[in-house]
This record gives sequence, C-alpha cells and structure tokens, in this order.
Amino acid sequence: MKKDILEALKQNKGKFISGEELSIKIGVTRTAIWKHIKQLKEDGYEIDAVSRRGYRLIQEPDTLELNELEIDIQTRLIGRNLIYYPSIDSTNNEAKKEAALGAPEGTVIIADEQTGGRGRLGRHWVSPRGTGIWMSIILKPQLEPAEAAKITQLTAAAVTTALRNVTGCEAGIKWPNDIIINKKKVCGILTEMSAELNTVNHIIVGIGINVNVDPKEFPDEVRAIATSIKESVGHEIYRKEIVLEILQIFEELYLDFLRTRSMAKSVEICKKYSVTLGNAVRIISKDKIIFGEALDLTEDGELVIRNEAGAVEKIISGEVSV
Ligand code: BT5
Repeated sequence: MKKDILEALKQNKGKFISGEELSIKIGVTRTAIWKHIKQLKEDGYEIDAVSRRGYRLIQEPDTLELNELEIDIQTRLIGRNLIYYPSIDSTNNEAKKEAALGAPEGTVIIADEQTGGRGRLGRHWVSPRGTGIWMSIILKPQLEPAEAAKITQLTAAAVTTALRNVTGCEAGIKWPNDIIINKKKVCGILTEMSAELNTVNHIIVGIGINVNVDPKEFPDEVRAIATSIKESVGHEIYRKEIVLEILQIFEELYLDFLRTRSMAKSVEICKKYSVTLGNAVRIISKDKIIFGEALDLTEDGELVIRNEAGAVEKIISGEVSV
C-alpha cells in the first residue's frame, strides 16, 4: 500500500493531491494514508503536508529499495524479479543461493551495503552503505562454459553506456572487467557460473559501482586506484537512475545476443570505449605473464595482442595492467 501511495505521489510530483483523493484512489482510510506518509518521510522522502490541500512529493531519497525500483522499471526480463537487502555479505553469494532454489532468469539481487563483497580470485570488494550499486543478475543462457567470458564483455558494454548516458562521464573499459574514469576504477564485474561439462546451468554477473562513494571511505591501497562517479562529475547522482539504465541496456544487448548468437553489438561498444586497445599491456593469464601490445577484440570479445616475440595471440581472460 505504501508503494501505491508513493506511486500516486510520484505521478503528481510537485503538485498537491488531497488525502481524500488518495484514500479513494487506494481504497483505505485517510488515517491510513497519513500513517504511510509519515513512514515515507521517515524513509527520507520530502513530502509537504498542508491542511486542506493534501500532500505533495518534493524529493525522493537516493534509495534502491524495491518500491522505488519497481515503480519505474521498464524491462521485460532483466530485473522483473528484484530482491533487495539493506545489508548482505555478497549479492553474488545470494544470487547463487537463489539460482539454486530456481529463481527465474533475469532475477536481480541488489544491496545497499555488502559486508563481504568479492572481487576475482577471492579479493575483497569494498562496498560501503548507501553510496554504491552492488548487484547481481542471474542468467540462464544456453552457452558452453567456455563462452561465459562473453557475458563479462556484454556487461562492460552495458554499464559503460549506462554510466555515460546518465552521468555524462567519460567511462572507459579496461579489458576484461574494469570500468574506469580518469585511469581509476569506478566499477568491477565478477562473472561466476555453475556448469556441467558442456552446458552452463546459470551465470551470476556481479556489478559493483562506486556512485556517491567518498574516496576517503576506501582503505589506502584501494584509494590509490579507485574513483567514484561523484568524484568524477562533482555531484551526487541518484543510484536508481543508473540501475534502471543498466538493466535496460543490459536487456537490449542480452536479448540481441540470445537472438543472433552474435556479440557484435556489445563488442562494438567495448571497442569504442576501450582504454586497453592500442596500448602496451602486461597480462597475467593462468600462471604466465605475457607482455605485448593490445591490438583488437575478436568478435567474441577476446583480446588480441602482439606478444614480445611478435606473434599475434588471443587471450580469453586475464589480468591486464597497462
Ligand atoms: C572485480 O574484481 O573488479 C570484481 C568486483 C565485483 C564486485 C561486485 S559488487 C556486487 C557483486 N557481489 C560481489 O560480492 N561482487 C560483485 P577484481 O578485478 O579482482 O578487482 C578487485 C580489486 O579491486 C581489489 O583487490 C582492490 O584492489 C580493488 N577494489 C576493491 N574494492 C574496490 C572498489 N569499491 N572500487 C574500486 N576498486 C576496488
């Protein structure tokens, strides 16, 4: 019911709607309306309450709670099923549990804070409360396990486009899983899967974005390499706007990929915004270190390099430092 009231207030944002009109529209007493408005105010909504005129929504808080996301989401698949936690160890861990319990494809787990956020190879991902986007998407594509890295590229394309669209920042992609602004990391992607020999059961794609994070909140070693959207554009951004844009663009790219079995659209975006191509790279892939020059991306999103011996080789995944 709180959601219905919020939806009505949003539809009339900036204008008054009387308690009576709300109570008729939603089918509850005016006292019930008043109680919910009080709760919304406690949740951080700025609402004017003026006798004989009613209620007027002035400003929403920067929240990722379900009421907010569910009212505005426009997708068909990605995020149609949303699960929100104020605090959780890791949205990837939770997504794994949900996937095992049969959560539908496109389910999104989102948290306001992670206490055990994870990067690749068991690294820690700093995920402070209230300022970042920490979310995971459950996918069930018919893929061979070796193709899972494509989903990382598709995600990088979706996140970079969304960040640019919503914030105007100059986000770039450091292959394979970092989104950077001004040479510092603003977002990391962690793709994990459950698979049999030849088929993927499900893929969990975890996305961590420093939106309004104050760099002072990062521990020293992370501060040196990390940035936030706020730091780069100079003001706070509603996290919800970014989440909705990512889910929308992700859905377009993912449905296109399923339909065509081609990564062309995502790879085109990855190439356009790549900060890796054309540069000297040092790649840690499995247990070896390869030096070379990043030349191109293949049609599947693998990195093509010319190694020190002058030979051209394809890298499927790895750790790149420029
Ligand atoms: C990544 O790993 O970049 C993947 C990060 C994925 C995080 C999301 S949040 C939602 C979902 N749930 C999870 O538990 N994880 C995913 P990697 O390339 O291994 O980079 C990890 C390194 O980035 C760390 O060792 C730090 O140096 C640095 N780092 C840690 N926290 C950071 C942050 N908030 N911003 C930028 N860099 C960070």
